[in-house]
Amino acid sequence: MAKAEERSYDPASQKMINKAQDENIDIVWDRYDAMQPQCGFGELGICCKICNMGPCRIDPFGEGPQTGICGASVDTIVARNFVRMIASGAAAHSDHGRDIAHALILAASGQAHDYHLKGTQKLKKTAQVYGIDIAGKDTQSIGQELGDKCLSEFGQQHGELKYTSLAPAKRQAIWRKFSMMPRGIDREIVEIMHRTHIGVDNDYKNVINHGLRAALGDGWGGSMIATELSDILFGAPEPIRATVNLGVLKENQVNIVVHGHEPTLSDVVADAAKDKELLDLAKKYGAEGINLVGMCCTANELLMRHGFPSAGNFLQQELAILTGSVELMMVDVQCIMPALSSVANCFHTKLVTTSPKCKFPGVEHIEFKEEKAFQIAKQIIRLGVENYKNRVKERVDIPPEIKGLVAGFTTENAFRILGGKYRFTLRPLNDAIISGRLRGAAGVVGCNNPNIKHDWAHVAMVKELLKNDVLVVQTGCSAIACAKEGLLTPESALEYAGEGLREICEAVGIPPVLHVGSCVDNSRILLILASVVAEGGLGEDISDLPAAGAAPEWMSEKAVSIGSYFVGSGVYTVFGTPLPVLGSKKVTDYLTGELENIVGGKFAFEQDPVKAARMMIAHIDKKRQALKLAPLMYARAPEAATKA
Ligand code: SF4
Ligand code: MSK
Repeated sequence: MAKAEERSYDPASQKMINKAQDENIDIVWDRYDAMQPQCGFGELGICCKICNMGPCRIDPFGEGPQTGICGASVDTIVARNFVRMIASGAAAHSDHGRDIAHALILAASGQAHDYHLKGTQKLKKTAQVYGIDIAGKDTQSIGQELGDKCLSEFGQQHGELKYTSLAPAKRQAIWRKFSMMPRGIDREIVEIMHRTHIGVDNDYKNVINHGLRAALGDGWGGSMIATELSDILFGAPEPIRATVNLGVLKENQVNIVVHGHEPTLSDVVADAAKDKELLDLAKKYGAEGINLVGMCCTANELLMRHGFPSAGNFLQQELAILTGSVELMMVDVQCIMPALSSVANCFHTKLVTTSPKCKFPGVEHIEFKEEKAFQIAKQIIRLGVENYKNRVKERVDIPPEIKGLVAGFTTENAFRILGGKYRFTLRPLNDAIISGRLRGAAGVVGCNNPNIKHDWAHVAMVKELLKNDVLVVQTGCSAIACAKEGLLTPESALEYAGEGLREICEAVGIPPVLHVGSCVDNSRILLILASVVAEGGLGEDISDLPAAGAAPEWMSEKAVSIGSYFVGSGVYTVFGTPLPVLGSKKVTDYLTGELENIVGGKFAFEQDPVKAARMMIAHIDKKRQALKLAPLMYARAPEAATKA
């Protein structure tokens, strides 16, 4: 059995992994080990069960069948499987966006009294993007009109998604030229399913190009709507200090963990946890208070807007329960392991599902409704408070690890922070890159995966980038991983940043790693890139920028959609473990090579995070050269920079 130190880089997680072993409780790493060896056909993407003539599988050694029963080539099969991952990822993100648009409409029309449109500035800005005449209209009616317009983009059949108009003109022209401009969010996802049905599209390039179109409909559509409308509904984040890791759980308080993705319920739960009646009840049961903490991307939503602590990232969801200190874990959608119910059964922890889209057999379901949000939030917290009496004190084991961080960065506040109160601009950022003080920027995002040591790849990659004067922007579980290492504090620049990056962090007072939110908030990175282009001096398109992206520990289909919309937006994007496409040389070559000639971005696969960081740095340097930028002020060639 692998040692805890081999499974996770994080000491708090190691302690809980050991506890699971001691108590004979199966957790994700045990299930991963039991699954070995994993299916090679699946890994290569060469099995197909799209129709009932199959399942079919291609013999990777060239001795057995080389086509499916219908005659589909390995390239078709691999491409179809790949874009179906995009369809699912884009659907998940975009459905999240749809729910937020729906919540905005309910709030603006007075049907959901517990929500108020807090981000009025962004409301006006977004109304402009959607061509809404705001003259003489109040906040509520603008919000309602905007919500309706956004919602209509899901089923839109023709035209272009409004947010794509914020991409550089050159980028929009590329999308139009190659039929990649998303017409409607749902439409492109449905079309993936149609094209990949038996006997439809079997030109792998055509299949993949449409996959990118659907992914762009996610990044510049569904996800962007989720992010921007959340800012309108719940308020735009501002830099905020918080804490992270299992040590945020409290020994003498009722611990409530909110886990999943959507902020609609968790935002109200944040208020309900301060309710006097519930606090009094907690005291009655002998607890000193109610401690609300987040997990995964719900954590990021609460962290960004309220500074609530994050108990950890994807691979820590079972570990939080293993502390024996969690009274209640409420979940909404996405990245919630089905195993949670069996781990919760080993402790007093109550698991509560809240979304009609995500139920667990035998688990209490309290359905969330925007119209009664606060009431439902209180009902759920009350269950947690009442469960405090069932806590077995002898089984409580909270690791002491806890770190401070600064989160809450957005496209908008980046302008203000960098430009100052009187100069709302990204100019200092562009100038720093142009002058060579800063080498470039990188987005490091994505999940955890037991196929690589938990958190290690995120941390190792980000440290390598910082050392080489690359400013890092993060979201999702990746941000939490680096926060646990202390990289999301301004002070960390002194220890980890190269000289140029350190000077900038010191001058502006920002961390060298900027946390911009949850998975859907990767759309913030798209808008930051578009804004940097618009600021001038660094080319005419996102693909001209000295920038790169990575998902070193990815696991979800959402990560595939995110990677694809970054590539489709012109970004060189490195995945840790490869996409399941290696079974087709042509598809692999297309995604990691030829695609660059079309969209300016491409995928690369590299499991060694330091090597991957150096590939990103080599790409950044290549772009600097193409732009004829000044030599780096504090030139440091990453040892044996790998060719991008
Ligand atoms: Fe086999 Fe073709 Fe059916 Fe896929 S679509 S299962 S390759 S026959
Ligand atoms: S939660 S998609 S494990 S980042 Fe957004 Fe984390 Fe990946 Fe889920």
